[in-house]
Formats: sequence, C-alpha cells, structure tokens
Amino acid sequence: MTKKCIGCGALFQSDDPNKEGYVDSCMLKKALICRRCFRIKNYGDYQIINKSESDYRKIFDEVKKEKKLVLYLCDILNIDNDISELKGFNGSVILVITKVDLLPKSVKEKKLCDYIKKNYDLNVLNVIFISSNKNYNIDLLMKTILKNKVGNEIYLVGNTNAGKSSLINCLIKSYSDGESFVTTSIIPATTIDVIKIKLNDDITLIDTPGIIRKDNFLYNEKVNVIKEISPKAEIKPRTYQMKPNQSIIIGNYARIDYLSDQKNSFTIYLSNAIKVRRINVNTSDYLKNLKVSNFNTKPRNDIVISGLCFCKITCAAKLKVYTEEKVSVYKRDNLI
Ligand SMILES: Nc1nc2c(ncn2[C@@H]2O[C@H](COP(=O)(O)OP(=O)(O)OP(=O)(O)O)[C@@H](O)[C@H]2O)c(=O)[nH]1
Ligand SMILES: [Mg+2]
Repeated sequence: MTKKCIGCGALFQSDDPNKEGYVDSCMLKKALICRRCFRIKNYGDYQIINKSESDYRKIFDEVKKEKKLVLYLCDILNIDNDISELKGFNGSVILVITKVDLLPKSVKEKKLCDYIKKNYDLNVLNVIFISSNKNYNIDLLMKTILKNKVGNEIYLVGNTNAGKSSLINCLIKSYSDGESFVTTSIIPATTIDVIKIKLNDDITLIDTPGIIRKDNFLYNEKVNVIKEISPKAEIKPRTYQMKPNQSIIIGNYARIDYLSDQKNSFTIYLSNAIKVRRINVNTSDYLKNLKVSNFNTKPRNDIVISGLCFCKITCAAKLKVYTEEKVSVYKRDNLI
C-alpha cells in the first residue's frame, strides 16, 4: 500500500486508528485524506500523533543537501527557536517570517529586520515578512521565488507550526486552479510526511513536516491548552506598572516575580484568551511549584517563555520566572 494522504502526507493504513494515515478498510481505495485530516478539517477535532523527532529531522537533513530553492519559515512569535536551525543549506534560502498579522499594527517591519540582523548572521537571499491569513506580501514572495528558483521544485521547511502548510494553501488560492488543500492546524506535527503540490507548470511546492522542539510550551500541553495559548487575532499588548515585589500571573501557566527595588513597566504579548493578573509576591505561592529561572535583565530586554509569551521590560530588572519544567525561558534584546 503506497497511497498517501493528500492532507498530511502519511501513508494510508487501516490497522491502527491511533497511528498516522488511518482510514477505514472499506475506504482504502477511494479515500484521498486520512481520518485524522478529515476530522481536523471538518470538526476541528485534533489528534496528536507521537512520531519520533528523528523521523522529521531526517527529512530536514535531506532537504539541506538539495541544491534547490528553500523557503525557511519562522513564526514571528517564536523567532529565536525557529531561526536556530537555519544553517548548512546547499541551496539558496529565502527566510520567510510568518504570522506578522498577530503583532500589533504599530510594529514596524524595519524594527523586526534590525532585530534579526543584529542577532543572527544569516546566509539568506532575502528576508520577507508575510501573513498567509491576510494574504500579506504573498505576491512579493512569489516574485522572489520566480527570480531565484532552480528547476521547478521549491521546498518549505521550518519548525512545526511555523505556517508552512498555511502558506502553501495561500499560494494555491492565489496562483493555481487546484482545489485540494493541505491540512493545517494549531497542534504540532500536523504534516506527517513530504507532500508535493504542483502549483502550476513552473512551480511544484514541497511541504515537509516541521522540526519538533520539545522546549516549546505547545509540545507539553493538551489540545484545550494549545487552543487557549495560540493567538488567533492581533495581539493586544497588556502593560503593567510594576512596583517592587509584585508578580504577574499568566493564566495557569507561568508566573514572573519582580524583585528589584524601583518601579518598572512590563508589557506582555500573548494570546488574548489568556488571563493575566498582578499580585503581591507574598500574597500567594500560586505556580511556585513550577521550575524557577532567575534573571537580571538590562534595560529594554524581553523575557521569552517559549511558545507562551514574551514580556518587554523597560528598566533593568531582577526576576524569578516560574513555568513548566521542559519549557525554555530566556532573555533577549527587545524584539519590538
Ligand atoms: N494568525 C496567523 N496564523 C497563521 C498564519 N499562518 C499559519 N497560521 C496558523 O498557525 C498554525 C500552524 O499552521 P500550519 O500551516 O499547520 O503550520 P506548519 O508549519 O505546516 O506545521 P506542521 O505541519 O506541524 O509542521 C495554524 O493554526 C495556522 O492557522 C498566519 O499568517 N497568521
Ligand atoms: Mg504542515
């Protein structure tokens, strides 16, 4: 059986409903998509597939050897983790920063560009900021693809959830008569295997499964939590004037204790669905059972809790950050 699901790329099988590519045996001949893709597309019913990280990395490493044009996608909200795998490609790379519609409209692209240039020494043809949801800069991206492609095949790679399959669907809508779309979803590892999509006579897009980062909040949580923490619309930043020994509680997920002895200002960027509250450090031990990381930040630093939020801090600060054990927490220069 070598038939593949056109939604996620998994090989069809009818032995195990909990594994990828499952279809009822009576549907094997005529099915185009697997049961998991069908349920994601029609009911928003998400089934997380546990595949080994090394399967995905093998595909990524194969793409690196190709001399073809590669679109390397990074989610703007996960920029540091997503960009960290951008090295060692044989082909030319266009860095595509996705989901810019989630940032407040006041954020200037130049600021984001400066951040990338200052912090990363990248060997790429171009950096393009896009939104597949809002069809933003898709024409510019297409022009750049046509100018730089080598042969007809173009690879899309990046961490899981970076927006690869969404970009492919956006390109199909704009540049093809095709009607079948690849599966996208908020859960990690939606695309299971390589999928080739012939856009037109000049371009074949190759979707790939994303690299899995276990230190991201998304990979540690249940579907209802992923739904809550994934931003769906433009983020409304929340600013708090902090006094010494105050604490910010981020939903049920994280806590930032502010321990310096002057006033400060925190602005938090995260899904609008997450409740944030400010308390005095000593009033409650809520979430203090989680892993703690200590920071001394400089003026205009961010604290990033991977996959959950970032917090822009105006003045130097002494902090304790509590969150899930596996999740990476780090400081950086302000992104915006
Ligand atoms: N707001 C917004 N959300 C987006 C955009 N592009 C993708 N998303 C969302 O991001 C999530 C992941 O998108 P996918 O296209 O499935 O990501 P992927 O890179 O294919 O993920 P894997 O297949 O797991 O590697 C989905 O919930 C998308 O709706 C965008 O431009 N704006
Ligand atoms: Mg995908």
